[in-house]
Amino acid sequence: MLAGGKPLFAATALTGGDLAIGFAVLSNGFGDGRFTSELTLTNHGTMPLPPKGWAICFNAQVLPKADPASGFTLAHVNGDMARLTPNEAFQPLGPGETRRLALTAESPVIASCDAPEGFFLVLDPGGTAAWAEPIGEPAIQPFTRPEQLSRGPKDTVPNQTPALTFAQNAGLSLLPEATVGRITPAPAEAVFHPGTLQIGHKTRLRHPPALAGEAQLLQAALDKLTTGPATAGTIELALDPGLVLPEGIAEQGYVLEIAAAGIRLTGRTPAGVFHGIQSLLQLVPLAAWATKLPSLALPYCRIADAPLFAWRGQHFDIARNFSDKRLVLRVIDQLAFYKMNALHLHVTDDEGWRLELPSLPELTSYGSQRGFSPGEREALQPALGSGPLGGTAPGSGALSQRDFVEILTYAKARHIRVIPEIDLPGHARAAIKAMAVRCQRLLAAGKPVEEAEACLLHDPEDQSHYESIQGWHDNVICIGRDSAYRFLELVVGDLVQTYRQAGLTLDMLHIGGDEVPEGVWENSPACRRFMAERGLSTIQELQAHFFTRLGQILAAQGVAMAGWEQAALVKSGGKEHIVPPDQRPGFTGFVWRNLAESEQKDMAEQLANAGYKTILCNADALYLDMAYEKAPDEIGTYWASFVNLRKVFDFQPFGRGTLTAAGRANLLGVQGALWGETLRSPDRVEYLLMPRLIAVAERGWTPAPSSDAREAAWNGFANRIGQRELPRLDTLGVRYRVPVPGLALIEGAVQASLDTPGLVLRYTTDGRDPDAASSAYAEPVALAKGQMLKAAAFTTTGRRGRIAVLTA
Ligand code: TNX
Repeated sequence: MLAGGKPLFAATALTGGDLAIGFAVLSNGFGDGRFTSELTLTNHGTMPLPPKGWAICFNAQVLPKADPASGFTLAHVNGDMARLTPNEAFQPLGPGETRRLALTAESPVIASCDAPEGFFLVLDPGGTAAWAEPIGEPAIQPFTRPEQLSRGPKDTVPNQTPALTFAQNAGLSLLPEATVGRITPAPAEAVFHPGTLQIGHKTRLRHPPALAGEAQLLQAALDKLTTGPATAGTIELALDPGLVLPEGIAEQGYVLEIAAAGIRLTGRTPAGVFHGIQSLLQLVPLAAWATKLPSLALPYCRIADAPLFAWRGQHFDIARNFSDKRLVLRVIDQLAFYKMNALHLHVTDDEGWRLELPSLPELTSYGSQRGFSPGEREALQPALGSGPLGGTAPGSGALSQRDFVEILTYAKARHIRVIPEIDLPGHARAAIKAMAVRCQRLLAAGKPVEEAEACLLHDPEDQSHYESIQGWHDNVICIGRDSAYRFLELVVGDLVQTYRQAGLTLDMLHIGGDEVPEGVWENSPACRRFMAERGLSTIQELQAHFFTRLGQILAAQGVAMAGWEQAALVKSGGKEHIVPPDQRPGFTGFVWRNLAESEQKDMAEQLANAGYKTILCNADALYLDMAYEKAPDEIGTYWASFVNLRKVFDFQPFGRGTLTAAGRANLLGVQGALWGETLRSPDRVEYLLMPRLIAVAERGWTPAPSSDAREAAWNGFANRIGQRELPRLDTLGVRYRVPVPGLALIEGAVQASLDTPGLVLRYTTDGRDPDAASSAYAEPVALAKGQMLKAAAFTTTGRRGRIAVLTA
């Protein structure tokens, strides 16, 4: 039974609601060098917590340990799940009592986002009638002391303080509105002339048949921005294969001319025209986005523009936590508006399979569901704080085939290609479990074993021991079974069909290939037999066989293989080596590991120089699941870096100078990545994406400024974001991250700043939190010794960002 449905007889009157959990970090490696924290368990019920018959489960990115002498046994279940059970030393916990439990861990916790989450009570845990009830989220003690806020004595990254933010913003100033760039990403050439052209939504729009789709989208946009009548001039969309454009990817460029006679927008291709339409819409007065205007005054201008890179992508993990169709379409809108053209949808992982495929219904009927169910009979175990209850997002959910076709069609109209990622052979637990359920169903229906096991993804006799980075010990497909390849054929076949339904061709599949743990396959009889039959002598050869065969399955359907860089690497002698590109024909590498001081610090350059088509997904600059700042209230992770807006803006696509000319030609482009571990709500998705996504778009379209022009370029970009893009996003209800003010006390007066000048900053000096009625900051505020100033940024819709505090 899936959690929630209580059995008729209750083993005890204890309920999840009777319990409350608290969590506090004590020290991250200071003093004795240990990482220590504390859980508190409070019994708010009317009866004592008994010495046995229950357990408490939760998820944690940093898995803790407890001393059994504490009265609790704390065990790692699998993945990010831990289970706390009372042991012989447990003393019953009476009503109203609180018990403290000391924890240790192997790594630090410096933000609320890392705290254990998704607590639930399991009653009769070993029994067949086990059931679970949510307890909920812990009350997290604030992180205030240095040993809570830092990752240890060697952590050199300063904590974000108002003073640090102020220093970081030193080069920024509010630019006069007229000098703020109107088009983002910044165009190659833009010349404005005095005067404006008035257009309305009935202004005549002319276009050749090949641009019907683009014209329709432009018309729909104009309908939303103006009520106005037809005007004298016309808007003309045109194709011209010989169009002369500035340096860049000409096939995606455009020329937009606005003059008294009307608008002429020309591209070499429909994609180019579509990009020009986005520029045109950005020239519409900002006020029209909030309320329709009678007519739109567009500045006379000539914009000639082409992107730096052909590929400007965004990866979106909807597997760890499920994001639904509505949200995916919203993200596509943003990609389109900033002229990005690839959406890499990560639809499968250990914690869920999120895309319905007709040939293998269990992938979603089972594999998209998380919840408490003894033996995981009916759902995958709770993960990432999803709790025991099944059936609801973000733990459970999937895109139906229809949803996916709608996404593909919507993206196609906006010149965005969707690259699905089926993560293989690691990160595949949801598929493995789902295929085991399928096998059971077929056996129960009386099918012969061979048929039932036709798509089985694990070796039931496997004795190998491994643990993935995310703590799973059963998340890698057994690639020594023919059934694994049968499974892949069905998946690829279904994907090909789905794309066809959308009038598209699946031309690239991202097969993951990342993070296959050491030790896998080593003690699998199936792998041993499979290797002997094929003369494969090492695990590396087995893995190479897998990628080659997968490549063949894809090639047979006309699909090119793409993957994380690990799929183009082979380990030998404890090192990774690049597989010669002729062994991975047509492979495109998505490179994420670029961490300084590691052997992979220039992996993208190495791969591109070796002859692979390469897409830059640098973890320390383009991973948008990283927290913006080192601050305990920021959501997101930080294993690669903290990534603020400037960090993305400053990204240097051409690396540290090791690219050869051929390597440079192999760099297809840049891509942001949004991994899903912390995406527990649509708000979080938009918070992490926006506004950093716009900086990814800028780096993909506009050549990075030279070092002497960088400060001015950053100020220009920051003003475009603060004065134009964020107010526009407000009109669309996009819940972007509102910046936190920088504050500094200079000669007795407080100065305040934002990383995106233009938003309203309000403050108080009476200790109250700033609100819409608080004074707007315009000039330094004198502060007496001991007096406190609180400041926060407000969006145009009155949404408040985090509060910064300074005491004189
Ligand atoms: C690494 S980058 C992963 C993902 C995680 C991500 C979190 C890569 C190919 N694998 O599985 O979600 O880090 O930032």
